[in-house]
Parts: sequence; C-alpha cells; structure tokens
Amino acid sequence: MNIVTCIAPVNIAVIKYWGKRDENLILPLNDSVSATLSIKQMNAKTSVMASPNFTEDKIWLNGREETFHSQRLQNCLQEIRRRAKQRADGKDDGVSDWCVHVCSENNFPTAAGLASSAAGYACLVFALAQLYNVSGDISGIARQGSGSACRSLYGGFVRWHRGSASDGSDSIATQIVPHSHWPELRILVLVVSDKRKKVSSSSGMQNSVKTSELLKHRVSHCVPQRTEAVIKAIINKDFETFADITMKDSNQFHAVCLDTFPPNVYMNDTSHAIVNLIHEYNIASGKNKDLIASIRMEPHEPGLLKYLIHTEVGVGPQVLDEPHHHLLTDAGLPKVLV
Ligand code: 2P0
Repeated sequence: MNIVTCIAPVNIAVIKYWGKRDENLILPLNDSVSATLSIKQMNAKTSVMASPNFTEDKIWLNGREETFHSQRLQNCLQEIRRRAKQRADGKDDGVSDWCVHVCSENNFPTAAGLASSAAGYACLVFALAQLYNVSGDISGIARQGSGSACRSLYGGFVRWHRGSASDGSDSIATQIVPHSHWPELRILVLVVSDKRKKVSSSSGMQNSVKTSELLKHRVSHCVPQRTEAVIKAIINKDFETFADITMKDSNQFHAVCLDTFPPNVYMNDTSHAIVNLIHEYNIASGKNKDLIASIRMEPHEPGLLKYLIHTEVGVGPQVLDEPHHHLLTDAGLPKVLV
C-alpha cells in the first residue's frame, strides 16, 4: 500500500522551549521537558500517499489546500527521502522518488497555544517514515518542521535535548518514562481563547532572543537545574515538586515574554484568575473544612472559559490500519474539502 494514515498527540511543556540558536535547523537554546497528552481527546490525523501518477507534492490542512513550498515542510520531506534512499537494506523501490499527497486535520483549535504544529509535524513525519520504511530516530526530522514536534513522537514524559552539534544531529527527543509510569495523573486544559495568537511562537521567541536579558539568565542559570529536578520528580512521582517546578517554569516563560521588547502577552485576565484559583485551591485543600467555602475567591461572570478538556498522559503516534480512516481517496484527493 502506498497510503498510510496516522494520528499523533499534542504535548504540553513543563520546562518550556523558548529561543533558538539556529533558525533553519530549529535548534533550541535550552533543553525542554513535556508530557504527551492522550490522543483520545486531542490529536492530529494525517494521511500520506505516494504515486507515480502524481505530478507534484500537494498538501491539504483542515480541508484547504496549502503551499508545499514552505521551507519547514521541504526540510522534513527532503530529510525523510534522504533517509529512505540510504536505508540499510539498500533496496530503494523508487517510492521515495514519487510525489506525495498529504492530507491532515486537527480536532482542536489551531494556534491557540495547544501545539497544533507539534502534533501536525509529528504526525506528518511519523506517517512519511512508515510510507518510506524509515527506521531509527525521526525526532530530529520532526524538529525541523516545528521544534516542539520532536517531543510528540514519544508517549509519556519526554525530554528534548538541546544538543551541541552544529548540524543538529544530537538535538533529539528521548522518552523519560512511558505513559503507564504515572497513571493516576490527570491533565486539565482550560481554553480561555480560541483565537489565533497575535504573535506566533517563532517570531515571539526570535524577538526574545534579541531583546530579553531575562532569557539569557533563564537559559544559563535556571533551566539546567530545573530540568534535572523535574525529571527526578517525574521518576519518583513526587507531585508536589513536579507541580512546583512546572508552575515556576511557566511563570518564567511568560515573564520572558513580558521582558521581550516590545512585550508579548499570551495570558489574559481569565488566565491569571485561574492561576489564583489553583493557588487558593491548594491552600484550601490543606484545611479540614468545606473546600468550596474556604476558597477565597469571588465568582466570575459566565462565559470567560471557552471550554475545558479533561485528559491524561498518553502514548506516542499510532498507525490507523483500517481504510475508512484514510483522509485521501484512492485517486489521492481529500475525501472532505471546506
Ligand atoms: C513549548 N512553546 O516548549 C513552548 C512553550 C510555546 C511556549 O514550543 O518555531 O511552535 O515551530 O520551533 O515549537 C511553541 O513553539 O516553535 C513552543 P517553532 P514551536 O512547548
């Protein structure tokens, strides 16, 4: 079969990636650590098809045709094709010379801070690797689509190593523990806006690298210690330490955005109210009183929270074998267009 369909998960960073040392290869300034979220609630789904009848590479995202000429897409496809050609068995059946059609969709809002590009590129690279029979680490290829995508290639908790090689060969993701390690952990995603971010992550972090003194301090003095400490907390299932580092690293990331000139503000009043609620909840839950009554907070007006997703840590990308899952017809065209 020259068609493959896969689904891939979203990930949420507990130690944040913010800032590149190489824009083209997408090499980060610091290591980051994430939890892979269950594909049951949120996922990207991608079909890739190769055929000698296709005359050009084509891509449809969420039902609309998009250009294949983006540098990031090209880098991923070229790298997968290069790896397919140098496969150990030496037998290249010619498939890697055929053009591909790609059709991809997310079941959650794009660019609302939910790492749609991470799930999307992880899914694309994983599906292409199946199509072209490429084995070995492919996180370094997904990284070239979108940095955080390399972390979505593994389930459980994942570390993206910044690496030090100038060609990026050691800037890859590895699994810290599988999803089964900490099964009682639950994750709530509270969406306060489903609009596209005003400043994309790529240009936001570029500006932070140029202007933020705090980012320099973070990279050299905070992230290395925090990374080791959070990994230890994950391995030991030490929730208090884990939560403490996660909250502090998130705050510092947003502080770096505010220290960027001009500043980037990604949180709104509702986000800050939720942060306060969590701290109030933690204080109240330590007391032997009625929990709701002892939370010192006034109710907010309805409608500020767009929606809430209750999920857990999950597995990495999966192949969907049944033909009805394919997003492309036998002729290689999307089954659904908008
Ligand atoms: C993260 N973010 O670690 C951080 C925290 C956003 C805040 O990774 O330019 O879409 O494609 O490498 O991966 C978002 O950045 O940026 C991101 P590119 P990406 O999850």
